[in-house]
Amino acid sequence: MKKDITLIGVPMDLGQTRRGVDMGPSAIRYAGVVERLMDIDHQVHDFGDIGIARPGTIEETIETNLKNLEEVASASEKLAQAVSDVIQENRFPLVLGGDHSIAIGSLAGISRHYENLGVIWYDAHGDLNTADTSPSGNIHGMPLAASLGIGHESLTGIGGYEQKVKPENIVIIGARSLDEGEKALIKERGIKVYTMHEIDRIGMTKVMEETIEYLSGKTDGVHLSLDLDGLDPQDAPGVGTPVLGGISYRESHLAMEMLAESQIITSAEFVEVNPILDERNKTATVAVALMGSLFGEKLL
Ligand code: EXY
Ligand code: MN
Ligand code: MN
Ligand code: MN
Repeated sequence: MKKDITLIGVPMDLGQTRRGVDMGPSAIRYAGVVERLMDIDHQVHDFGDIGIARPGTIEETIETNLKNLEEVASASEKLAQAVSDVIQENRFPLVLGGDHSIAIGSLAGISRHYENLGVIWYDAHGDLNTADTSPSGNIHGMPLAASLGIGHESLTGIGGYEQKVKPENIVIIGARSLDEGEKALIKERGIKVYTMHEIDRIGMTKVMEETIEYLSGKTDGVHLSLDLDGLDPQDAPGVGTPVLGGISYRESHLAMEMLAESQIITSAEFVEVNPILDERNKTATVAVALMGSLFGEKLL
């Protein structure tokens, strides 16, 4: 089905400490995202990039161990508004990161439009930390917790309301690096997780069949938050926090095709592409290929 897609770039690198991921949107555009989606007959509008304050331009007034909290919070508010406006116009928001802290803003803008938003979190990490459990103070390790309404109020209150997604509407796929506090939260809230163990054991086909079945019954929209570090670093080397033993390009491609067939995805973001750490823009190229599959590209 033809879609009206709006690309929103978010050149954010303040949710973590490795520079370069702010060039992710540029690298993804260079890898041909607009042409790729237009070739499968979608209508594509590029909104351009959200402006990100540089550290030091906002006076820090909050005492916290969270790095760049006020800059991340201010960017999240801007992104939430932009994404919400896109949905209001009946268009599909496709957000290009940027580090994963941007999901706080995406989800704040999206979930306003749904009673029961589902979220697929495709990631090596859980991104379920708070200031108390984080080993790093990096906000890109916290967006899923913040979207559940758990964590610092400057992050949970984006968009003017607390809980963007319910724990029973989340599926994490690809996890293989979870901190102790994250594991405890997953158990306490009953969040569904397919770690690499389940992917190896039952295969990506079954993982996606179960995920689609689990979410389609009870949600009225599903956001795909795809962190490129969910993939194995061999296939996606240009990420700031690579973890060995990840999902292959082929498995990811299949996962995207199955999502396309299911037609459950109503918004998406692709994050953590860092061209400075990459090999000849391979990770952005992989991201664009996966977007092609997600939006219905056919091999024959
Ligand atoms: N769990 C670690 C932390 O909170 O610092 C690493 C988080 C990396 C998050 C990446 C983007 O998914
Ligand atoms: Mn992540
Ligand atoms: Mn990650
Ligand atoms: Mn295929």
